[in-house]
Amino acid sequence: MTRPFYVTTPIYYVNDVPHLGHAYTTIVADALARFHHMCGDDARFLTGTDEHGQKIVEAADRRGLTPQALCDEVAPRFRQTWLDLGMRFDEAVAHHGFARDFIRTTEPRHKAVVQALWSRILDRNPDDLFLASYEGWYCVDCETYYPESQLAKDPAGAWICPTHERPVAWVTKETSYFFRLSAYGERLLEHIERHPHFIQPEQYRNEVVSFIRGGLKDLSVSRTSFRWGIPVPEDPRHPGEAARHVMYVWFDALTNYLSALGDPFASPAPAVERYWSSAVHVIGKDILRFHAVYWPAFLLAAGLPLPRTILCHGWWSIGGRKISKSIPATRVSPLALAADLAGSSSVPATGIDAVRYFLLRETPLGNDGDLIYEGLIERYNADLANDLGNLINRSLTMIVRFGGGAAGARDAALAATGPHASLARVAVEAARDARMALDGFAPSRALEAVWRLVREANAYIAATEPWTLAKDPARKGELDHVLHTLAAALWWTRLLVAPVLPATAAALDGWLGAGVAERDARWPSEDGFGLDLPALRPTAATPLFPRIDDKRAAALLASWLPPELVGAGGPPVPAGGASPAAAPVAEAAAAAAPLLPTITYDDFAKLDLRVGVVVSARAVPKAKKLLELAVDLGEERPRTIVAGIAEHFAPDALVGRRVLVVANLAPRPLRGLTSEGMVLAAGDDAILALATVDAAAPPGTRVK
Ligand code: ME8
Repeated sequence: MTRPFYVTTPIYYVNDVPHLGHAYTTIVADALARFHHMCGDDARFLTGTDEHGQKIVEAADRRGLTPQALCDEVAPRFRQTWLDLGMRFDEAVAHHGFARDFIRTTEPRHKAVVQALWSRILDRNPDDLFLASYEGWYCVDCETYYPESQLAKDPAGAWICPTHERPVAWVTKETSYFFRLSAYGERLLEHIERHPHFIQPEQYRNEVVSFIRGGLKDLSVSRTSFRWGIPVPEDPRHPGEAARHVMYVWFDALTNYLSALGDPFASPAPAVERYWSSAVHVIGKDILRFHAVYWPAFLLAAGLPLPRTILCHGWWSIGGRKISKSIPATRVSPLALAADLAGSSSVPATGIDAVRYFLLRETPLGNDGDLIYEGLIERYNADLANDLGNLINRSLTMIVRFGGGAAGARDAALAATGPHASLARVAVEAARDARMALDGFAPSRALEAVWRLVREANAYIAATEPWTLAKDPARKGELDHVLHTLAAALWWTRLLVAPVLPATAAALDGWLGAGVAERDARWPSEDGFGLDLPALRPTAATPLFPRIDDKRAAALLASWLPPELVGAGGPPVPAGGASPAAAPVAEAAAAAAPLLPTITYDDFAKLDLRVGVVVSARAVPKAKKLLELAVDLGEERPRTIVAGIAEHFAPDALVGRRVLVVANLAPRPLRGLTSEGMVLAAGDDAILALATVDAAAPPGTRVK
């Protein structure tokens, strides 16, 4: 019986369109599923969309849509993106050889299981779900309450969410159902202790352990302030009460991992029994607590087994700036980036492979990654165009030219000598190391190992010089062996790159004439190098990863506007408002913030707005967001103004700039300084542009 391997991605909120960050998680999960399938495991892949909750209600309101209409519009875009990235759903088994599912939390199959889970928790221990009231700071982006100890303050003194860096809202006392999370700390710690693979990599395990040791608070798990959620089942203890509540979106969302397998309480529950305990949840570090604390606690309360592993990765940023809805240049579309990279490739889908390769190779899983466009082009040229592309081209050209359409013939005696033996040794090590790395969730190490084979095979061509052998009929046997060994190296390369570079593997299949369907390709067995070649009918390759020369690199870099140029003195925005950050930027889901209540002119007149000129600017020690500005307002001495703009502007770029200042704001102590006013800027959590005047009005000029 094959081993099950069930891998999941987070289900993504439909208030955003898919960007490179979402693509990263999904590609990691996809590569793991492909790898396990190739190893003969019974793989299963799940992704989907998270469609309930306050955040979706607000996003729908902003667009003037019903929540359902918003979900129906955005969910297919996620599905289509994964399809465009090579992940089929409907015909998955026929194509990939293993099942892939896409779940939406508005589907009846999901809702029924969420309600069953709730009821089971209540049945097992009524104390675990109880009514109480709560008030506190809420971040709608996280869909979670925060104690003040976990919040930060912005320069204006407002509490902000540590993950989204946006103001949190005070939710006044509301009665809701609570889950008795506080009762599960010890059992969670025990599970983590006994299962070292439960939270990976190690750094995240430690983070969760200290969070639990800090004491768990009971968790509010229902809402009465809106209706867009799964109804709480009738509660015999409080007749009529449950009807007022919908479930907290995280209770609902986390359950997708089970509901996609069917009802865990049904008997029999074949898919649950088969796959559940092999589950690996791939997630970003922003949602670690929900997966490593809340979710296992709900499962324990329901008497269900826990998933095998929570695999947590870091955050991708672009040019040092976090991918954020409000900085359009960071919201790179994986598909547009792939199309740009593919350029004139004979196989456009290899642009997607290039993106997959970069994301998985560049940063060890678990660490944060920064996409620097110059680095992307460098890696593309070195690893894909040069190492891999050349190997494929040169080998196939020589096999076709010197082998007359056949893939040579192995000479067992020769195979044990010199460069032939060392290539075989490196190949075997590459297959073994890559397998171990992928088994241990380290795709970047796996790719490093595979590239040792690719480079060794290139060195083999240089060492054996097939073109010299071809000139000497007496060395025909040696030539045949070299061609056979090159075919063997290509075949293994095709197999070892397949989890990460599926389009490349498919192209190689075609050129080698291997006739092996994707679903049938298996990870090589380590003693098989040179012995496991299927019948081949090689043909010459066409360019797969065309080199990006300096001219094209310059054009790409210009179109991929680096985020540091957006706003702060960057190129002007062309008339019509289109951002100069063209491809590969996803269209922004531009959502204007709702207007504040109307004020009178007298209210406005209380503001004393002045033109100021920045005289000096410097970073505030130990406050990565803050700059200390000296701003000339035409007074005796410049004002000190502490502004939360350090992540958007280099201090030097500000000196000499005209800014607008709220000059009569009460002075505020901040980080040992006193801020004597506020600089105006346009933007949301991420400030894109400082407000200014369009002529050289002298410092101190009143703005009305
Ligand atoms: O949190 N770098 O959905 P979400 C790396 N619906 N990964 C990133 C990223 C970045 N810059 N940006 C996003 C939710 N991600 C919930 C999940 S699961 C039961 C419910 C990835 O749409 C990363 O995996 O906000 C992160 O955890 C996820 O997208 C958040 O997606």
